[in-house]
Amino acid sequence: MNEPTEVYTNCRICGARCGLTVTVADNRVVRIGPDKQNPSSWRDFCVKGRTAHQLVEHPRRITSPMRRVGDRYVATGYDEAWAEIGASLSRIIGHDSPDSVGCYYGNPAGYDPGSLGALTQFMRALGSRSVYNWGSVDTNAKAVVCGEMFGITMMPMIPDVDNCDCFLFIGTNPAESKLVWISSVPDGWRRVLARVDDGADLIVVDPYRTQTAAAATQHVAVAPGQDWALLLGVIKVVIERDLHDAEACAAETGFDAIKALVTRADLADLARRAAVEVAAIETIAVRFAGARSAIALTRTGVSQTSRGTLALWLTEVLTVITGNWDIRGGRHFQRGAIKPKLPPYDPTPPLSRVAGRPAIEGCFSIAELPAEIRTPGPGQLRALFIQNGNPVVAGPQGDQLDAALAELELLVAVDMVQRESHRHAHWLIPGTHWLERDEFAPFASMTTEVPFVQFTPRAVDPPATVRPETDFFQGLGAAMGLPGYSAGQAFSLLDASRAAFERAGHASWQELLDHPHGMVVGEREYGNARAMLRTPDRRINLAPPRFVDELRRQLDTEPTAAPSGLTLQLGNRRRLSSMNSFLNELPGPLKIVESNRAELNHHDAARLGIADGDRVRVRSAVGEIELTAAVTDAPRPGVVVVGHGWGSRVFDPFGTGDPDVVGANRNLLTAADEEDPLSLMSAFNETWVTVEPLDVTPTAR
Ligand SMILES: Nc1nc2c(c(=O)[nH]1)N[C@H]1C(S)=C(S)[C@@H](COP(=O)(O)OP(=O)(O)OC[C@H]3O[C@@H](n4cnc5c(=O)[nH]c(N)nc54)[C@H](O)[C@@H]3O)O[C@H]1N2
Ligand SMILES: Nc1nc2c(c(=O)[nH]1)N[C@H]1C(S)=C(S)[C@@H](COP(=O)(O)OP(=O)(O)OC[C@H]3O[C@@H](n4cnc5c(=O)[nH]c(N)nc54)[C@H](O)[C@@H]3O)O[C@H]1N2
Ligand code: SF4
Ligand SMILES: [Mo]
Repeated sequence: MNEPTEVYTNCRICGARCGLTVTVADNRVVRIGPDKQNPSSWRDFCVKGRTAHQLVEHPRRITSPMRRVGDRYVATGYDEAWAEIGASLSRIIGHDSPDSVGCYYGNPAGYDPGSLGALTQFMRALGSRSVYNWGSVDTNAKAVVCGEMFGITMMPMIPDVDNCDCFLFIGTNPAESKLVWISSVPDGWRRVLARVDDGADLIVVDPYRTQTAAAATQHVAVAPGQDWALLLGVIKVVIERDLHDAEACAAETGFDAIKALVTRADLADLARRAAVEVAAIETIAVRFAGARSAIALTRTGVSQTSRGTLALWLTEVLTVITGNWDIRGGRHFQRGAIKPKLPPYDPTPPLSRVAGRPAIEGCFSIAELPAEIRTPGPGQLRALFIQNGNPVVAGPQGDQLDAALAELELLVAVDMVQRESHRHAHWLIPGTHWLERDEFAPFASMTTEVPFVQFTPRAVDPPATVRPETDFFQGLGAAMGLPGYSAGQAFSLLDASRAAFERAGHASWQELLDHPHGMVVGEREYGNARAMLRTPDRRINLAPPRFVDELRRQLDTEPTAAPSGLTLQLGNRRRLSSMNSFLNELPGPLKIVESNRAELNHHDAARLGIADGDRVRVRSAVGEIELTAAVTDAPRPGVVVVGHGWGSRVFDPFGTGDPDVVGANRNLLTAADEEDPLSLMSAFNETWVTVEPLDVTPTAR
């Protein structure tokens, strides 16, 4: 064995981007530890980073392009893949239009700027608008709220935790998922706890008593999907008790409309809808508005509900009217290492072919894929690329999508292993891992607390038969003779990013390389957010008409009653050691397999005749799964919590081995049309279900 060497990089599994020291010998990772010299982030370092190389060394890793022949796969070279995939695509487009070729890209694409850029450039060159991504299960509500209020969909407002006196966390569990999601604060959770030790308030709104809630000064176990009512109540108390910042309100547009809304709403009615005490709402209002500085943070727990957009909007309204927008100790904006040029919000985006629904940030919703594949007519989706993603498991009612994918003329999976969504793939194209890529992503620095940049060299080389995703699309574009592609002439994102960084003038490229642990090239900024606004009057729009109308409609509507026989709502949670659907089968994270359980409150368990450890069936109107029950007092009564991302098979493309599978996929229980009409996001957290001991025959539906 050669002498081990150390490579300094950062982890790209989640937005914490922890600095890593990777010890390598003979092109193999020997050990991964935190890089304690990283000036921005390493303290969040967790088991996922420590075992990151297990995906690189996955026993079922795809190590060359593979073509489906019958029910087997045969390894081929890239030339064959380019020629055959290119010919199929040309034929499909020739019979119809470029829109008949689509793509879905998943969350890890956000950490792989080269391959995401290569895919989107390829789709543009084809002339196809059929682009799908994680937005409808993750970020759409945020994009719509920022678009309507700020005139720009990408507006990370970063929590300034060290200077904050009151935290209001709604639908987020940073103790396990970290303080990430478009904006990230390295080591944020521990720093929040330090503030709480110093007397800051931590108010957590969550139907589940998470680790975050357990550390709270006030935990409010809201009813699923009713955060909007709670938040409107808080705003009502703030305004009616004159606790708002009059100057901050007057600086923006629409405060009168907000006042009219709160006048119309009744506090007791809002509390009833949220299933919380009026006093709890009043306390939140008084503490939040009374604090010297306060942070309100709303995340996926809320965005994945049918009124999530309303709740995200009201969170921003609360922030602005209490004078906490873009201040020290509130949520602030920083421009990153490279001043971003972000496109303004498009109020008239392209509409989807079948349902006629808008694209959000250029992408259509996962829930629309089955109909787009199955409905005949011009533009019918006949070919699909799935890159860095697992939409059958990430999206609602995956069995419908799975059946539709089987009907495609061409399905190309670009991934490291063949998972559930790639089951019907005609081609498997190998992906590369960030441990195998030279990368520099200065644009991402805009989403972190301080502008941190690092050139991250590859720690190991990919297998000799694996080429980067960028090469794959370059070769495919060239084989098809697409505009902008010619053999051997690849666009290099690394070169372009390097040039943009040098133009920004913080440091030379050589200086960057001389800082292998990375550099922080600027301070925390306050007061620069306003310059980003792209609303017509360059003010924040506190009351976008679409939101106001929908809120009025909600106030006039009674909450939907439970369908007969389904008395529980299905919650969701993340665990520190898992990452969506893609690490669960690996030996490192596997140690906590027990996390894929149906967690019930003991009142519900007693009512349903279920004991801790029983095998149970969780059943909704559209599906059922089997799990082991865990009976605790963490979920509020009426909520059963099952984590997402489980039950995704990993196939054996080389032989006939059985697929590996861990746990069950709770998203099979959420119907494709359960969604938020404003953001088109799946309302995973409100699905009505029942839980039955397994020895009971299911009643007719
Ligand atoms: N009920 C419920 N559902 C949810 C959520 C929830 O909270 N509740 N969360 C939603 C959210 S926030 C998200 S982001 C989505 C995630 O949805 P997706 O991004 O579609 O799914 P992942 O499970 O992240 O799958 C990522 C895929 O990328 C592959 N991959 C990983 N690294 C690389 C790489 O470097 N190169 C290549 N080529 N491939 C790679 C993995 O093997 C895996 O197949 O799930 C959503 N679904
Ligand atoms: N360990 C780990 N870390 C991750 C990920 C992971 O899979 N594993 N995924 C990463 C990704 S892609 C993302 S997008 C982020 C997401 O980060 P977060 O948004 O913080 O995600 P969760 O930790 O799932 O927290 C969501 C919380 O919302 C609660 N909740 C459910 N329904 C409701 C509701 O109706 N109202 C309210 N108020 N709360 C509700 C749930 O009980 C849960 O505690 O995490 C990232 N970090
Ligand atoms: S997965 Fe763990 S080690 Fe990797 S960036 Fe996130 S918190 Fe850090
Ligand atoms: Mo996500």
